[in-house]
Amino acid sequence: MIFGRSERGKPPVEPVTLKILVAGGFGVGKTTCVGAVSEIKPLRTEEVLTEAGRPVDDTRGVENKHTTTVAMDFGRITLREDLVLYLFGTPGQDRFWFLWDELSTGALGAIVLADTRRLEDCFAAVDYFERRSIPFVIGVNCFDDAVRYPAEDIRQALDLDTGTPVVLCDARERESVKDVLVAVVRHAMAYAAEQRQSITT
Ligand SMILES: Nc1nc2c(ncn2[C@@H]2O[C@H](COP(=O)(O)OP(=O)(O)O)[C@@H](O)[C@H]2O)c(=O)[nH]1
Ligand SMILES: [Mg+2]
Repeated sequence: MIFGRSERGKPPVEPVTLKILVAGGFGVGKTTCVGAVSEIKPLRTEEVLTEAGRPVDDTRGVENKHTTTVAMDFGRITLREDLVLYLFGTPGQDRFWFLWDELSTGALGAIVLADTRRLEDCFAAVDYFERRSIPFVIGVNCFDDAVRYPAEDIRQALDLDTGTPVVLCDARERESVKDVLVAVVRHAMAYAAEQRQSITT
């Protein structure tokens, strides 16, 4: 026995591990989404919103929110026996942008969560991933009191490439978030295949 592995019989499956980022504006549901799918207790770094942060933290529409993620959310989900995703929720506020470059290193793709009541809050994240050619999907977190728009309208409003998937979801529901994750993995795989194609031809 070396490192607990049996020397006879089937070797254990070494899962492929992929890193996925979860981005989007403040209060859009990033922490909720990582928590909904994670098999491990999500590591959160929440901080009580301070009086000092009030002029810079835009809490309009999220007045009930008293904590904010300062560093990141971290979670894990096994999509298949041989495919494990590590999720990293990016910090929501502009003043934590400097952490993004570190987080995005080696990422397969990203979910940009959007709230149709404050769609402009996700512009920065969309811009960030487009500039760095990191494949992403838009997860429209359908809050109960938000108007439902067709995915195509949201694509137009965000001026997305036709290939960028827009998936409606509920960040509180495990199965719903899983669908978004599957969409990111598929989209990133297709993107990687396309890149290989353009190199060899
Ligand atoms: N109604 C509803 N509330 C949600 C949903 N997702 C998140 N919330 C709530 O919205 C607030 C902000 O979510 P949070 O995950 O902390 O946002 P973050 O700043 O992006 O991490 C929390 O109070 C959540 O419980 C959703 O899909 N529907
Ligand atoms: Mg959060």
